[in-house]
Amino acid sequence: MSVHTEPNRHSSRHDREIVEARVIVTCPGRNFVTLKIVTRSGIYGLGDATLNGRELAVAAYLQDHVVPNLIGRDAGRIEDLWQFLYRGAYWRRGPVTMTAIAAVDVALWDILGKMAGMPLYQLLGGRSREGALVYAHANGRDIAEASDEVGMYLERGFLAVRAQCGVPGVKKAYGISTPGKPYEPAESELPAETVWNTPRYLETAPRLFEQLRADHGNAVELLHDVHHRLTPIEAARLARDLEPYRLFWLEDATPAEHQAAFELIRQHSVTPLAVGEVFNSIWDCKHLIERQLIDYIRTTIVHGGGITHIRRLADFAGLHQVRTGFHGATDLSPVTMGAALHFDTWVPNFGIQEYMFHGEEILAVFPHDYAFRAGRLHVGDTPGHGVDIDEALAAKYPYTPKQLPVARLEDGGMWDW
Ligand code: KDG
Ligand code: MG
Repeated sequence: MSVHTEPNRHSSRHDREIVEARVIVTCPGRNFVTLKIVTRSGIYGLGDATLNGRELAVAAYLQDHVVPNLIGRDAGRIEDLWQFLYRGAYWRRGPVTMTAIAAVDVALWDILGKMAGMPLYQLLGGRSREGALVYAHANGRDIAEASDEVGMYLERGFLAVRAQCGVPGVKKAYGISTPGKPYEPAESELPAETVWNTPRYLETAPRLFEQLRADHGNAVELLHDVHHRLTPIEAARLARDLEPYRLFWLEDATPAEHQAAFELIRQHSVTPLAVGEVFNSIWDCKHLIERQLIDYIRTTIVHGGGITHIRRLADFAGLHQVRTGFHGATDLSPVTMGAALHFDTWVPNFGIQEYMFHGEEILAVFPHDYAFRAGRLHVGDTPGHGVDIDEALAAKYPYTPKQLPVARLEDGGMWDW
């Protein structure tokens, strides 16, 4: 990738003054919102501000309420700006606010790295590992197809794979791609309505993992996402039924607004649990972590207030032997992937990183220096987080409204998607 700035080791308050902040919305196959903060020195930083299906809410929050507060401020005062945007809004937390704060925070860390001439992982405290273990997504309309996909990822060098398969009697189960296309849930302008069947799913999921172990042995790490579909007692039953197949984790087994609900799952099973891609703050998982009700925390940089807040969350998790397992679906832009990988390279209590690949058009809009080798993603040594944006190319892809699906039960009642 082209390095767009010369490191400036002697930046002054004058050099660091924020002179411009632009919100860039682009849709190279899917929508992304990016914040670009420019300093008087010409050095700029990028932060991802994408909230799937609610992109323009964050863009407006940034444009109308955050950008006017940035101009003239010192880009080096990362902590103070974080506190200003969090406490100063009066209305704390929530996905829109915390995604907007994250975009500013990541852009400022990017600027700091460029000014110091250092990659982000170095600013955080340096390398703890050579590369970040990642998991890919295998899915299939049935068990056999999902197993073939797992095999394909193993051939490509993956050491960990998430597996989802179709559920008999369920027309569009979570995680299953339209044939010939990579999986992308936000497919239509208004939410697609899907119908869910818990008993059929509870029969199918253990059979999937029984087959995967039979076909691929025990060396591969296997993961599964329930995507909030079960009640706590149903989740406990599934976690128990999956024990023989030794999952790396079972994700979002039940909605976690009520954190104590996970106590029931823990009472019945030793299957490791992951949760938190929809969380925005340490307060969303305080009980889950303190009571050791989970093993992996999935809240990542873009939806959790940026590096400044996620670093606190990860330290708190580390005290309770909970490891990180950052969300990394395609709706998180390469800017988040770059920042997350630097974090993963440093964080002592790293577990795993989700890696759902972006298409070629997206990668062309966001030149980056991370690369996959032998089951792990490796960051480069470009100063900052190592991800840029080609604004001219981004401008060729106008925003296209797309929302996530919803789920109903067979009687028409709303369920969790
Ligand atoms: O925007 C929602 C997606 O990121 C989510 O459905 C993907 O659950 C997901 C995962 O684990 O990647
Ligand atoms: Mg998930």
